[in-house]
Amino acid sequence: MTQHKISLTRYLVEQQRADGHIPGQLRLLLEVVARACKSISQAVNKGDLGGVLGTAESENVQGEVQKKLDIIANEVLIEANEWGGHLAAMASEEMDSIYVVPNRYPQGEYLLLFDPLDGSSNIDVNVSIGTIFSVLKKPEDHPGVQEADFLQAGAKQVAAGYCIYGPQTTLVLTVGDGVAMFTLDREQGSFVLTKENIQIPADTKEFAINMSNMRHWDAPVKRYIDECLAGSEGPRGKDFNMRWIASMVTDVHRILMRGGIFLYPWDKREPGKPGKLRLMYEANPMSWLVEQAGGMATNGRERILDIAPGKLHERVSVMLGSKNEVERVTRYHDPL
Ligand code: P6P
Repeated sequence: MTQHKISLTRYLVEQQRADGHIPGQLRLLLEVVARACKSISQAVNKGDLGGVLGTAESENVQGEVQKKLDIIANEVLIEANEWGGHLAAMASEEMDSIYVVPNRYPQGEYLLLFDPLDGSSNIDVNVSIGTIFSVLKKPEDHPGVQEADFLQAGAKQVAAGYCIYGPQTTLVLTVGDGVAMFTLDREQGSFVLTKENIQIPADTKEFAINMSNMRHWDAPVKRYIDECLAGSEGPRGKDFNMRWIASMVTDVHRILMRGGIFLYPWDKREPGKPGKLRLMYEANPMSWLVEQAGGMATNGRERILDIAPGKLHERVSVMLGSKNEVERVTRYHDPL
């Protein structure tokens, strides 16, 4: 019998039927985000042919020069999501403040946060990039919506995922019942379920970190990486491999597929900042996916999903992936 292709829509409907924790509005939201990711994938795939490579003449709130595709991806997500009636507001790495759904559209009960195109330094050299998204519920204790409504710990997410634009375009998603992966079938134009209940092996021999920052790391991270580099002759008694693609989506996807540990730790280049990566729309969604797949995610001292955000574009130190490795590097941070 031919294997029936299960579309994203069918998966979400059947999840809703099975355990009822995907309300209709959330299902609609996720389908709209998936459609937006399809449009971004098409723009990314055009590259030079679409005149979308290179930098725009602007900087984002992070002070980073924006790529044309950063802005295109941001606009695609805003335009796709603002009219549906499922959202109250959106927040993006590319926008200083929140985007409240205009009055001409009905307001919904969800808040959508995203990094529209993560890893954009890879765009112009044809290396995989992706969109990361996180969904929260708007607090119901007051009318309207404000930035403070977004400042919820990652444990409050109701959905999280990413879409990676690589050799395949794949959407990876959790709504709190495990992690599923959908591959874009370009002939049908739909995302088809290709993996579910993804599990990260608890052990690994592969670490991902930007080694050029070694001289800036805190002692616990330096100890952990030194031990990995010492290999079978060192205290770990096994050799390690290293990967660093400089696109969080692709490094995390590899870890979900075969295990590993990803680290972007605090370092002394900017001592006043807790880290480089953003908590709300990079670390939180990725940490929930990793935990839902049996992995672990900390900032070296506490569970990332427990961190109470103080501001929308807050940064955080990130160590996530295979549980036993994250436990080890976190233990090295314990006070002596
Ligand atoms: P570096 C991309 O800009 C990003 O936010 C993550 O996707 C990636 O893991 C990291 O920064 C790469 O940083 O300092 O190695 O270029």
